[in-house]
Amino acid sequence: MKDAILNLLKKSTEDFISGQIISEKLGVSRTAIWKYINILRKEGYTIDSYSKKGYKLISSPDILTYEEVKNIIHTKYIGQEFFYFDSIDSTNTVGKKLAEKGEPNGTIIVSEEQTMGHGRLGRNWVSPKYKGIWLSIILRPNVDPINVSKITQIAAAAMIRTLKSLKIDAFVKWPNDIVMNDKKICGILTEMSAELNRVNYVIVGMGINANLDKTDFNKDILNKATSLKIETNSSINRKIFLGTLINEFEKLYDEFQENFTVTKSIEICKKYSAVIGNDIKILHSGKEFYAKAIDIEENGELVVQYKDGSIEKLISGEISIRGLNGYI
Ligand code: BT5
Repeated sequence: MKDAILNLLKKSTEDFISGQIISEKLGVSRTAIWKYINILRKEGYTIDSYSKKGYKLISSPDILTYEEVKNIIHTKYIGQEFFYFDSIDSTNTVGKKLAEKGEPNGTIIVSEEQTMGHGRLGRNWVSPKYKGIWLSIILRPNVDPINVSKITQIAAAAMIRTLKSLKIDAFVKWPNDIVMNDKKICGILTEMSAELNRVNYVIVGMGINANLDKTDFNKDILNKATSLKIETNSSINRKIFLGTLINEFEKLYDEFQENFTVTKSIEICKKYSAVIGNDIKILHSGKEFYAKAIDIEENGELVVQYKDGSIEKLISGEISIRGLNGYI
């Protein structure tokens, strides 16, 4: 009912809408309407009310509820189920629980804050309240587990397209970072539950540092982490970013869902690669190797060439790469 009232208010932002009309349209008493209006106000909506005129929505809060992004989303299956939280441990962790309970392909989990957001290998992911976009998508691809790492490239390409739509230039640091000016603005974490040759479900988590300030990062990561707000000197509209990202993700995921290929996504990841052509340091299982990044394969593997001329194809998994003089 609360959402239905909000819908009516949103449809009539020019004029007041009377309690009588809301009551007739939704079949609720005027006392109940008053109660829901007050709940909406507590959530941050500014609503004017006068006994003779009724109600008028003045402004909406900067929150990422389905109600606030649904007008931007025009997808077939991604985001049709949408779980919103004010604060949870991690959208990936909650995503796994929901997937176990049977939530469908395309279900989205968004939280304003994560108290235990994580990256790969259990690393911490800084996720302060209302400042970033912390989301996960439940996917149920009918593929062999070997194909799942391709989904990270789909997410990276969808991020690049979303950033492009906002006229922001960013690059993909294979396999799971989006970077700007040599620092990380987004991280992707793809996790799965699978059997030998069957995937039960995949959770693709995306963390976007939209409006974080320098003070949000502790000094250990300040030299390699940044936000869109810091880099562009202006606040990002998180609702538009989230809605666009969901749309772009579905467009690119369609190809994978249909024939398990990611041609379009790889094309984008290559075009906006922060590593191809660079000398890099490969970090794997506590060891360091030096090579030159030369290409990204159709299946998402990074092709590197060692000093002795030998070529290797790296699967994302637990590998990290660094530039020779820093993070990129
Ligand atoms: C990642 O891991 O980059 C994947 C991050 C995925 C986060 C999303 S948020 C929604 C969903 N729910 C989750 O719990 N996770 C996903 P990795 O490549 O392992 O990088 C982690 C490293 O990045 C950390 O060890 C820090 O050095 C650094 N880091 C931590 N928080 C950061 C932030 N907000 N921005 C940039 N770098 C950060």
